[in-house]
Amino acid sequence: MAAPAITFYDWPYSPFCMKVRAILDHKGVEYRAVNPLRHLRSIRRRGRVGKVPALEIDGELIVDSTDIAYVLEASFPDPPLLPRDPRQRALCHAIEDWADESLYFIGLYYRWHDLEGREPIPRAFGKSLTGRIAYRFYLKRILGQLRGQGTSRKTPEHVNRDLERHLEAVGELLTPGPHALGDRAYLCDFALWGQLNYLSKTPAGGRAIESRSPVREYLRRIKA
Ligand SMILES: N[C@@H](CCC(=O)N[C@@H](CS)C(=O)NCC(=O)O)C(=O)O
Repeated sequence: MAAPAITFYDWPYSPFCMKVRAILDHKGVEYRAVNPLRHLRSIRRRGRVGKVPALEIDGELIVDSTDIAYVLEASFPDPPLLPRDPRQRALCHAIEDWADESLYFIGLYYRWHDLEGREPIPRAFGKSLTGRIAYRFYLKRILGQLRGQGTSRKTPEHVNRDLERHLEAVGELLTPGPHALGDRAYLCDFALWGQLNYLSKTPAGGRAIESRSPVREYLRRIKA
């Protein structure tokens, strides 16, 4: 049977796209990567959520990194993304969701709210009219999300305490390692990878991760 045709709407800077990209590579799936900036309207119309990542498999558009992971797992089961044991599976889900829904806002804060983090963002969007409009649009939207969710209403010291507690927890999750649930990399590891890799590229997050060797080494391992 022919392999399904896969188009990945991949914004290289998104932690959720990093997660999906790592899963595709881990499973050895071939795909065509497309910059989503020019397709935002159609991604919103077809996927309704209007966020990236989005993945088209044989003409069907799947949105949300978790749904994408489950669809890929069904089509390409080897190597598996989910543990067989039900308790391990539950833990995998809890860690994945914590990375996606909690750790994400710490990275977002240090990239978009923190002025040192925000400084290089316009370059990522480029100088074209579309790029400049998209930057202004997302800056407003993301600062609004950070306020609504609550992270940017905290003092910088408070967010820093959150960051340190999160990294401490990741370090403990990786003990004894080498992955969060033991020998194999599962979906939770790819979620952690996306968020930690994103965070590590922010000035403050990079410094915090650099000083924690288990987290630093884990990122190097998954990247390899
Ligand atoms: N839960 C979603 C989150 C995706 C997400 O928040 N993507 C961001 C980029 S990192 C986005 O598209 N934001 C644009 C928006 O909120 O309109 C997933 O797992 O895919």
